[in-house]
Amino acid sequence: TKKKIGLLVMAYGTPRKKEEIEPYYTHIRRGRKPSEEALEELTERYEAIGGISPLAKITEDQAYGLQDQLNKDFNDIEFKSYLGLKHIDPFIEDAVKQMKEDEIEEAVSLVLAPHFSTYSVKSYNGRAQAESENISGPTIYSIDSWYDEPLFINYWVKQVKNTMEKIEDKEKACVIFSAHSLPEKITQMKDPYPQQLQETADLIAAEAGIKHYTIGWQSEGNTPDPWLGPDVQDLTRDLHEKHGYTSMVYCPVGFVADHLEVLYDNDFECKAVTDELGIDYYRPEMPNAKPEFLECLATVVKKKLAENG
Ligand code: FEC
Repeated sequence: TKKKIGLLVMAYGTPRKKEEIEPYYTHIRRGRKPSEEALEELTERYEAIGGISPLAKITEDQAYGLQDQLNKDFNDIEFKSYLGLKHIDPFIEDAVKQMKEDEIEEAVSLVLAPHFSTYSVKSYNGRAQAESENISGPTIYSIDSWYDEPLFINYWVKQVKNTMEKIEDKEKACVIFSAHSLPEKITQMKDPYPQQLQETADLIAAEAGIKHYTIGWQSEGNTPDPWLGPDVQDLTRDLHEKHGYTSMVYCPVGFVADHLEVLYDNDFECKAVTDELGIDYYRPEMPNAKPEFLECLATVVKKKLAENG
């Protein structure tokens, strides 16, 4: 019989229907219910992107597409994906329990976010490991980051090049590579997150031959503490003012799917700024469950397996 390996595919999660917005938001806020006003504001953002986020379906397609890709690549192993979400069911802990029930002894965990941060990837992998210890579950080999995986870089190189072809005055075009902002205090903790985003940007720009580019942060939370900046909207104004760029290309490389933070924060909020400045807005396509991205994820998992014999 074939050896069985679990794939614990972890992602942020999203409400699947309107009634789930409140419990989801409460979970993000670590159990504190949002005010009526805040809830209304979030609901309106979901309405602006069509009522609900396409993220739930995309995450599933990524998880099961990865499983199918690996099963095609290996004859002697059977891979089985388990979806574990951060802020809605099935939670990370549910997935670990299910693996144990299915008698999975070894698993690889992968977060559907390329860059490592104590606030993001570390908390996903920490929850998975803690649950497994609690229930004497499977041994989990956790992937910390994959922002420099050549197939990931290639994906964006191709996207950026395609986009640049549509721009006539390339001298006046600037690419903004962005990720989700995090509280600024991560820099005191020597968190590698900002450096990893910079490296992603440098690698993509070098290969795609991009002259003008920079990194920025987006989607910062609604809390009193300072967040990593510059925010992509402020950055858009500054870059236009200082350099007179007439085309802005937004590459939210810290995310891997079409969801609220891209469809609203980029396509609506950044677009509003470029409209106001009278300049052109471009946002290349997200990886979603495109075959070349599933191949990228499969390669990342294979490398982890090779490390662990
Ligand atoms: O439903 C969707 O389509 C969008 C889902 C979604 C993704 C996502 C990714 C990341 N977040 C990260 C950190 C934070 C921190 C806070 C925070 C708040 C929110 C809220 C919503 C939300 N996030 Fe999120 N995030 C998504 C959705 N996020 C909704 C609450 C309303 C708001 O503040 O806008 C602040 C928490 C607090 O209040 O204390 C911090 C990070 C990522 C990227 C990595 C990952 O995917 O895990 C980091 C997708």
